[in-house]
Formats: sequence, structure tokens, C-alpha cells
Amino acid sequence: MTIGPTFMRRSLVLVLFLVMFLSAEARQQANYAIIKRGDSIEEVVRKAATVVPSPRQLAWQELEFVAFVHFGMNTFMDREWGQGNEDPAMFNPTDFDARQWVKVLKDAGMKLLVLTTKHHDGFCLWPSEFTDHGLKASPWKHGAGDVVGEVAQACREAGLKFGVYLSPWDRHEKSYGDSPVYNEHFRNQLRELLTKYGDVAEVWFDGACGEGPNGKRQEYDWQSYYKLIRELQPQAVIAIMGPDVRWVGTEAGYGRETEWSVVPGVARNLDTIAASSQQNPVDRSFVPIDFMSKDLGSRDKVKSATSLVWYPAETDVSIRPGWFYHESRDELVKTPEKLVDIYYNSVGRNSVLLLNIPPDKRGRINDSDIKALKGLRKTLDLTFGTNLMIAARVTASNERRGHSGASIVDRDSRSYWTTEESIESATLEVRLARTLTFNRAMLQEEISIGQRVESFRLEAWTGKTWRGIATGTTIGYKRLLRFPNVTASKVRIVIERSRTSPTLSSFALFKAPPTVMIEPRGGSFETKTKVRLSTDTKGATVRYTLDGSDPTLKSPKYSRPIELTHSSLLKATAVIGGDLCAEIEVTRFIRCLSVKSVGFEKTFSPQYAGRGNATIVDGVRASLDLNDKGWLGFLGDDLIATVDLGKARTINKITAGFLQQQGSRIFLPSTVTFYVSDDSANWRLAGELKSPLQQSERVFARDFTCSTGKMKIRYVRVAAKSIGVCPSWHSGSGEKAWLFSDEITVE
Ligand code: FUL
Repeated sequence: MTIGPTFMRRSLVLVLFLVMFLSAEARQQANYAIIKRGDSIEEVVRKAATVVPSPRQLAWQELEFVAFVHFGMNTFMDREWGQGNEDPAMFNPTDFDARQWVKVLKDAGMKLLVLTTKHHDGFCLWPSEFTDHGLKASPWKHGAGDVVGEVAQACREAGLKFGVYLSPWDRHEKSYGDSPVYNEHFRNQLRELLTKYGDVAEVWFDGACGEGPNGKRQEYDWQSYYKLIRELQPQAVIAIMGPDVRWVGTEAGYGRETEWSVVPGVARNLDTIAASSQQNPVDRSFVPIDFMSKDLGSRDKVKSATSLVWYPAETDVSIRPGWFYHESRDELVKTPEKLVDIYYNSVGRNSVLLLNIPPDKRGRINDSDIKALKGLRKTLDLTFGTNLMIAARVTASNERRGHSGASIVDRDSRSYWTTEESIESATLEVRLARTLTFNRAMLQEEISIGQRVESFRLEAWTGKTWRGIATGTTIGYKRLLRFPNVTASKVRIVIERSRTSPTLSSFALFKAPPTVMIEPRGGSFETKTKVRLSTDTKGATVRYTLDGSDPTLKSPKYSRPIELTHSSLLKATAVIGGDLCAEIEVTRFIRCLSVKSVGFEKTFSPQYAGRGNATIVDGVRASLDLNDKGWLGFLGDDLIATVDLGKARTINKITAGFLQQQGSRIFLPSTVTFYVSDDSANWRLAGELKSPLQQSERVFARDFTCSTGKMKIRYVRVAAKSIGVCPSWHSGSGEKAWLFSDEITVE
């Protein structure tokens, strides 16, 4: 089912009405534009520039950073997708605290909380009158609990907006598949959520759809759902399978470099969205699926459109692998560094960031997630807390009356700069209060009158010439740019191309907290090695540790190259004015014999080829992230690696490391056998270790170490036996299993 034609008919009527009765100024307020056959590309682009967000879309966009909270039956079943037949007795949080969620999310800077009120398993987190499959049947609070109620209330108290995720796909409900009956049931549930819990700012529908018990595929009556939402909560945006907010197209947290909020009307075709909705959660955790088409709204994309709509992007991503909490994944929570990167690539790319923070079985947000969020907030505060534009003066090459260049640095968020009619490129020169060092920039367009800038660049005055700092295509609501430190007293923004008169409502420069550099970046050494630490910020000192603990103000201060004589985990951070102020840099150094070459009997998969053969002998250990290029992956095959030490050396220990992540079909080897040789023709057994297969959700790396006793040899062979295929209890039963290997060391 699609909504395209209906929308088009409606918008045609609307546009005709506007054209006939309203003034030119008011005509610019349309949320859609109809493209007539024969419209020139200039005309299409001009129309695109007049499409504006609806008030609800604008209010939502300004939230910038919002929370997704996946909590429900899956939390207790340790699953991502339930079947719908789970026993309600399983739902029993031991220490549920909605206020704790809200505090953690608010402290992180999030402005809205979207709760999974019902996931695909059909278990309702509120006492719905229309089903028994929910809290009423659970032991929690003797069946009298209401998670939705408590969360909505906690949000209200703290001034956070509240939103609901309600899965249309319901694997429990008997009427599912009997389309009209289920549609009525779904509307009833929606009505409960939209009438009993105060204001709702976002309703989130995903596209998953299946067959009901009657063997028929459910046809969702989207239009009737939308009508109900508009009637009961007119300020709420309807996201993903809805007309107001578009899925950015990936769940990795990275929006597009070129992100237009004005896109061809076809992007609202629900079938297209549903088709890209994933069907298998196991596969999904394995390969981050990326449906990103490079851009959706450039001239090339809009030129053949029949209508254009304001349809802004939302970037949804989870703080950990999977949407629900799994204890086995506590160590895989994204680092603050990764979250900062995601922030720049979502909020900083004209998109709202919907970051999922799943509470644990206690019903509280886990410490590992809190730690990561605090780290993110700290970096954002240190970066954006001080705007370097104080007392800056702006001159524009062209400005419209009442919209001077100065508007981009004043504190008034409603004032904006724009050019006179038909001026589509311009330069704004910004004279800073004094010479300053900065490495981040923020630009914002006045999107309430449309999105227009197509390309721009930023330059700094060196005293002699203008030097390029950064370039960009779209700006939209917000564009954040990162670049190495620049010290200057003057910068300029060059708008190279725009759809009609460009606008800017804000411009600012910032200095991100110092970063610490470790040289070399880890690796192996034979007897000793020297390591240098530095920071990019004047006045900052570096503190470090070598024992794996996090550096504090009391840790040794770096003054000269550190000499390492043992394998060490080096952690370093920077201090300014008595405050720890940088991300902690971590690097591992391994003391082992150097390797001349390594060869493999069976080759690793090109999909997980790390950095080539040397990956497993370069002294750089892989993280638990299977995509970090530190792993060599063998699909269904054993690892048989032969290491050449170059000449006969005295050894006494061989170690080989492997990954286990059964959810992604990666299993430890069943046996690891170590051989040694003087000539690579005659091999002697040095040792063998067995590892019986055990079902486990935990993600970890394990080292298999063979103590050889002192011996002099040149070649080492490690043979690790793959389990071959996934075992019968695994969802991929019978399919090839992966063996992931890193790192072989000889000491
Ligand atoms: C998807 C669901 O299938 C996932 O479980 C998750 O809720 C995600 C945000 O939306 O469609």
C-alpha cells in the first residue's frame, strides 16, 4: 500500500488553493510542491527552495538529540525478536526506575524519549484493555504496573518530551492477518496510548509486516492510523512509516554528507520503506546493513520528481549491538569516542539523532551505558560550551534589508542573514575578537523558510591569503565540521551555490578538547621500544598509565619518551588547569619475537581480511568489534598458519587469539594445535589445547597459549580447528560457522 497518490491529490488541491487565494509570501509556506510536466530544472529547484517544514516537523528538528528506549519481553528473554508466545511471567524487573532513565537521558542532553510500548512480540507495557498479553498478566507489581505511565510521568516531571513506538507487526495477537479486525485493534491500542499519557511528541512505526495465524498477510490501514494521531495528538510527528520523519537509511549512526530535507514525494512511498526493513535480526547484527543512497534530494534527484515534500531524516542507532539489553554485550557498549563521531555524523549532518539506550533486567539503565553517555556529554560540553564568536563582526558581500550578516552571530535564533532576490552565491567575512585557535565549525540555515545551500566552503585568513579549512554541500538545520587546529583572526564562509537566496541563521567556531597522540600506534617489539606521547593543545600536559588502569591527575606526567621492556597497555589523557580534559587514548604493546612472514594453508574470507596476512602477527590486537579490521575470518574452514621467524630463535611460548560471538556465527576453535620446525618440512608437535563447544551469548576474545619450554626453532605452525557448521541449537543450524583469528605471538 502506498500513500503517494493520495498525498499527491491532496497536495494538488492544496497548492491550487494557495496559488489562487494567498499572497506570494504565504505561498512560500507550503510543506509540498507540485512539479508540473515541462517545468525547467531552474523552476523545479526554485520550487524545492519554497518547501518548508510543518510546525511539528520544525519543533521536532530542533530537539536534535533524542532517546530510543527498547524495553520489554525481549529484555527478559535475552532476545532481539520475540515469537509472541512468551510467558508474561517472565516480565519482572527487580528495580524498575523510570526516573533513573529520564535523569540519565536528560543529563546526556537528550530532549525526548521514545519508548517501545509494544514490540513485535505483542507484549504491551501498559495495561491495555484490548489484550491480556501485557503487564496485567505479569508478576511485576502484581499485575498492576504501567511502564508507559511511569515513563510518561517521569518525562513530564523532568521536562523531557515523550514518544511511543508501537509495532504494527504483532506476533501474539490472534486477529493479526484478519486485516480490518486487526486494524481496529491497532487503532484501539493507539487510542489508549494517545489519550491516557499526556502529550506525545513522536509516534514511531517500523515497516515489519508478516502473516497472521490465518496464513494471510496483514494489510495495515496507515491512513486511518495517521488520522487518529492527527486528531488526538496533532503536534506529534509520525516517523519512518509515516509522513513527517524519514529513516536516514542506515542503523549505523552515520547520516549523509549531502542531506536534503526536501525530497521527491516518492520517498514517502511506504512500500519502499517496508522493503528495506530487515527481516532477520541475526543477519542484521552480523553485517551492518547500509541502505544509504548517496543523496536523495540533489538537482539530479529532484529533476524528474512529480512532487516535492519536506521529509527530514532521523538517524536511529543503538548504543550497543542489538536494540535490547543483553548482559553478554556490556563490554560492547559504544565508546564515548564512537558516540561523538556518530553525533557529528548525524546531528552535524542535518538529521536528528535517535540513540537507543536499552534498560537492563532490573529496569534501570546499566552503568556501562551511563559511563559511555557521560563521556559523550563531557566531550560535547567541552567542545560546544565556549562559542568563540563573542564580539565577532560580520560583513556580507550581499544582504537583504533587515537580514544583515550580523544576524549569524547574534544571540537571536530567529534572526537570519539572506541575500537580495536572485543572488545565489555570497561571501560572509567574520572578523574574530582576536586571534583564536579553533577546530570545529557550526552552520545553520533558517529552515523555516526552506533548505537552500547546495555547496559552501570555509576559509581562514593566514595574514597573506585565504586558506581553505573545510568544504561542504548541504547545511540544512545544522552542519558541524571538524578540521585540524586553525589559528586565525578572520574566517570567511563562501556560499558557492544555493537554490534561490541562501540563508544562515547561525555560525560559530569552537575548539574541541585536546587529543593525545601515541607514537608508534602500538605493535610488537623484541626487547625494548620507545613511545612518544603528545597533545595538539598548547598548555596541556599528558598523564599516562601502563597497567591498564585509567589515568588520573596522580598518574605519571609525560616528560620524555617512555621505554617499554614488557608487554603493556598504555593509556594516556591530557590535563589542563588541573582537569582531565581529553578522551583516553589506549594502545597495546606486545613484547615478542619479530616475524619475517606468515602464510596460510586455507585463505581467509575477503569479507574479513583485516589488513591482509600480517594482521595476525603485527602486534596490534583486535577489539571485540568484528568489523575493526583486526580480525581474519575463515568461513567453515580451519586456520592453518605458518610463521617464519627468519632464523632459528630461542622460544618458550606461543599464543594464538580467537573471537567468540555466537550471535554472529563466530565460534572459538574446537582444538588449537601448535607445531614447531627447523626447516618447515619436518614438524614436531609442541602442544594441543581443546575447547569444548559451549552455548553462550557472551562476546569475548580468548588466547590459547602453549608453553613450549626453552627450544631453538625457526618455524611455528598454528592449526585451529573450526567447528565447521553452526550447531543444532543455533538459529543458523547447519550453515557454515566463522572462525575469527588474531593474534599469533611467539615469545
Ligand atoms: C526495527 C525492529 O525490527 C527492531 O527490533 C528495532 O525495534 C528497530 C528500531 O526497528 O524495525
